[in-house]
Amino acid sequence: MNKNMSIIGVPMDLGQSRRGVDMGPSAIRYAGLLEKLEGLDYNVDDLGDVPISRPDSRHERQDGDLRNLKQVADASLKLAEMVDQEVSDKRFPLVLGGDHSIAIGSLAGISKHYENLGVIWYDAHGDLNSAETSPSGNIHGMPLAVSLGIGHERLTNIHGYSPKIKPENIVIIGARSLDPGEKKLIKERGIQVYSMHEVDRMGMTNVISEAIEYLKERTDGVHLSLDLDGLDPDEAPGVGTPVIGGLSYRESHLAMEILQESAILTSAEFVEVNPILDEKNKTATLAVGLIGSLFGEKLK
Ligand code: 6HN
Ligand code: MN
Ligand code: MN
Ligand code: MN
Repeated sequence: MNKNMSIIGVPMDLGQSRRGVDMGPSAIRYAGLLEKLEGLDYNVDDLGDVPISRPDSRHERQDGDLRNLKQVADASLKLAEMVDQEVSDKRFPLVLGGDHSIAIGSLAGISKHYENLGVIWYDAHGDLNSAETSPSGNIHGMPLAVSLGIGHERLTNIHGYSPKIKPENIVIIGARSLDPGEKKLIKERGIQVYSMHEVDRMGMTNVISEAIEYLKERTDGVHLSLDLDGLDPDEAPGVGTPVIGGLSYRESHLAMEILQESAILTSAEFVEVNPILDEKNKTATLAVGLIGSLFGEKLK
């Protein structure tokens, strides 16, 4: 894996309705991220945080309206430009959230550099909604759809092109809360989903190995977008939309370790850490542990 890494924080909470997830990047840094990566011999450049503009007042949803659309779009473009620069400079971008709407900007910046960018979406949710299908109006439930070119043009066209990814280059792992419109899209577009059912039946070793083989054949780069709510709320209590019955601590470390061995990843992001909802920074500490496994920390 690329030993030159750039960290970019995105203190964004405007893609959803619970305060505190904007403090995620600080909590992850505080939990020892830099020390962990430097201990694994990475040359780490922490670029700090993307500036986020504040809305005048908390924006309430109106008919078909997306909450904080302008602010999310502005931040996404800034993030896209930063990530784009790091990929151009041959550095591995590691993006810290912030709510999952930040994936719109990450993918916009990264995908320019690949013909067929693969995406592993590790999440309890599909994040495949649009204004028409969303139960909440929250943009953090939409980034994967936006990246497929589905949704508000201000979001789909970020960084001047659309779509960012192809449906056949996506693998979702850990899903257990999909809205009706998301299920329909998954069927129509043939998106690969390993829901909790498949994880239970096949085991994580088979799930992640199959996902890696599938992506290896068809992609020229792979982005990992890991939403901490993919894990069980017992392991990751500090998230805004917890869903019972999630991936375990060991399953998740195993997935990271096998991804490390495969060396297919070209970028990654860890999102939805909310220290206000957390228990003694447990979720941020978990994120740093998973990042350690992803980047080569061994048990022996
Ligand atoms: N996340 N499907 C729900 C919605 O409002 O669209 C929940 C989305 C959660 C998004 O956790 O990144
Ligand atoms: Mn460029
Ligand atoms: Mn998500
Ligand atoms: Mn989620």
